Amino acid sequence: MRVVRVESPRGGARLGVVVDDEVALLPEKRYGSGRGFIALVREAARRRVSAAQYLQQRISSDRRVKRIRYSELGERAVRGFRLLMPIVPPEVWGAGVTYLRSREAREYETKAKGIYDLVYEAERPEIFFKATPSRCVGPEEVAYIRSDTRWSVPEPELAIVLGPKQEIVGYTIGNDLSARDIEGENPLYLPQAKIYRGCCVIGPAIALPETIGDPKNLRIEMRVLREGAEIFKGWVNTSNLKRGLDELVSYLARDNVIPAGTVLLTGTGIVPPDDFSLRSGDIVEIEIEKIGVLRNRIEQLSSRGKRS
Ligand code: DO4
Ligand code: MG
Repeated sequence: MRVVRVESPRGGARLGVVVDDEVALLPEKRYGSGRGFIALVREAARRRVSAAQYLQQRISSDRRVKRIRYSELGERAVRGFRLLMPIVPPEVWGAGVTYLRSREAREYETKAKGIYDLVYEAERPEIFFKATPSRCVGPEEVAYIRSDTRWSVPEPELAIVLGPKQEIVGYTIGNDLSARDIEGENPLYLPQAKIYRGCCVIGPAIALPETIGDPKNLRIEMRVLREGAEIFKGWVNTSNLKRGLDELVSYLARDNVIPAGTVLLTGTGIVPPDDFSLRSGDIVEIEIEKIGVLRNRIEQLSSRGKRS
């Protein structure tokens, strides 16, 4: 079972439950808000059932539930329905250098040799602040690269949604857009390489833990299209992730204040060749099995923080 948030033609958003190609839209406005998924998780806990059980009951017993087709959303949006970020996370954090491929790429790009080798092997993982709601975009929206970069890449990552007790309540897809030239120049520039307007994409759906099964056995695939042609395609399986997901969450939550709905990106294992950089007009598609396809057009910001 997957959960999406959908804007309806008459305005207003609804939470939808996706089963096969059907989306059952819940009538409650509160579940359609940016944190509606968390309201639903809390309601399920109050009733002492899982979110999946609560949703199943809701969609099978309420006659006000409206049904649309999932294939009519996203890229093929018709009839005015539009996919939104499934949750508007109060905070997004990222884990870094969790795959061997990321370690190699970071060591290649950096002038501070050795630090990424160290963090890959260290007991404490790299965890960094990534985004606030105003810096996040959803499915089919424009995502950005900085104005002052010549080497930027998408980072396709399995993303964890955390509940009120920092428990894992769902999984989605994140794109941790990053400027490799800025990050490589000096590790202290990491916040500038990572955090800017439109730097983080979340969506298209939240898959519930029961649906995901083993989160360390999911295929992640990324495609980049330029002028209609595929210019990059790569894939990885989350079994290559060096860290446990609970391990990452426990380091994030330790001595910290983590609001419910926070999203943690678990790191990238797909890095395009070193001569590759995103350009305005590129389309990035990230697919994670059991979650869906996250698709965005890329634009480069102008130096005033607006798109060029
Ligand atoms: O310090 C670099 C961050 C690396 C990263 O974001 C990743 O491995 O996904
Ligand atoms: Mg990353």
